[in-house]
Amino acid sequence: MYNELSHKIAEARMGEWTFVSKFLGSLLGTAVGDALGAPFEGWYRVGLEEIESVTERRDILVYTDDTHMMIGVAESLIRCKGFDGEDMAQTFVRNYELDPFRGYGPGPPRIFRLIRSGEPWDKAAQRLYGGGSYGNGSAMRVAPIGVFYHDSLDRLGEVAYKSSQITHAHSLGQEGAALQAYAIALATNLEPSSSFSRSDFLAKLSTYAKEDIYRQRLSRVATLLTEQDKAKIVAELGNGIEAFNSVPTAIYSFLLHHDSFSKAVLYAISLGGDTDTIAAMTGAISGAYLGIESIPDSWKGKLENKPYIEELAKKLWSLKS
Ligand code: R7I
Ligand code: MG
Ligand code: MG
Repeated sequence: MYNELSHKIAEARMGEWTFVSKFLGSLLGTAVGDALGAPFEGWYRVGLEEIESVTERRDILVYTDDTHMMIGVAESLIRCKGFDGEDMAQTFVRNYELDPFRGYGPGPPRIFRLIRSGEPWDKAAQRLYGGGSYGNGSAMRVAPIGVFYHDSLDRLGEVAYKSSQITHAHSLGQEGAALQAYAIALATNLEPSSSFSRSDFLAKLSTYAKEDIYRQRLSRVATLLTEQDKAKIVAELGNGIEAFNSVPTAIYSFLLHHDSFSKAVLYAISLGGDTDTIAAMTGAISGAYLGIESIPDSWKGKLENKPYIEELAKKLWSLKS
């Protein structure tokens, strides 16, 4: 389990600017990963030169539902000074209705209509897929919860599960969101200049995981860190739209390149499949670890809606101090 004392020591060593940088890094990291990965969603594999040339040719890096929903999570946490399920659900519905063309998965719009027609926020999602979705839609948006509750890990788990319940009620969807939030919180709590232990990071996540499929996939991550064959990585960890086929892959991409935001995110996209989402989740963890300075200016500078996402990250941090 996470050690409170080591957190206090890390906190004492890190100045306030570092935490602000990490909040900014995780939220903008989500958006940059999402926007960079979006043109390649559904591809088999993607060459690094292809990603770079497509990115260079774009004037604006436009994000998708992953970031659109992450913005809703942050807005609601800020408005309510913490988690409020009803408010977060209504925020998702409002944001979706204002801007529905963001590439949402099939489930959430159906749930938003149910909530609009009076279904309770914590019941509507159970009506889909015979008991709830295990898509990655609640993990992809979880960065604000990961950074906001970095210092209160029991509450972090509880909130991640409840926030997932709004749209993804299946236990595998909920656990995907909780694991991703936990990875972000661990990354937020680590000083980037100190020596990073992949095995400690993985051991904490493995202890945290309850469902067999996550435990089994996380147990493969350490061995796969020396594997060059991307087909093998995808075969063992997945690159799909399901939470269990993408959250472990994002954790893997971060760990493989824990010292470089750009390498981690480009690697995540290169695996193909659900590229925007796996890159968004990789960017959220990497940005939380390395901070905003680690995201290349050439990417940040072209990101759609950057000032607003920055404002949300700063407001979230100011609620902590
Ligand atoms: O999870 P969700 O919001 O989709 C997110 C994805 C990301 O890649 C975004 O970038 C965007 O492109 O969409 O949407 P859901 O509809 O909840 O789940 C996504 C898919 O997971 C569904 O369309 C199903 O194919 C699959 N799925 C399930 N299949 C069978 N049984 C989710 N839950 C189930 C299930 O219980
Ligand atoms: Mg998307
Ligand atoms: Mg996606």
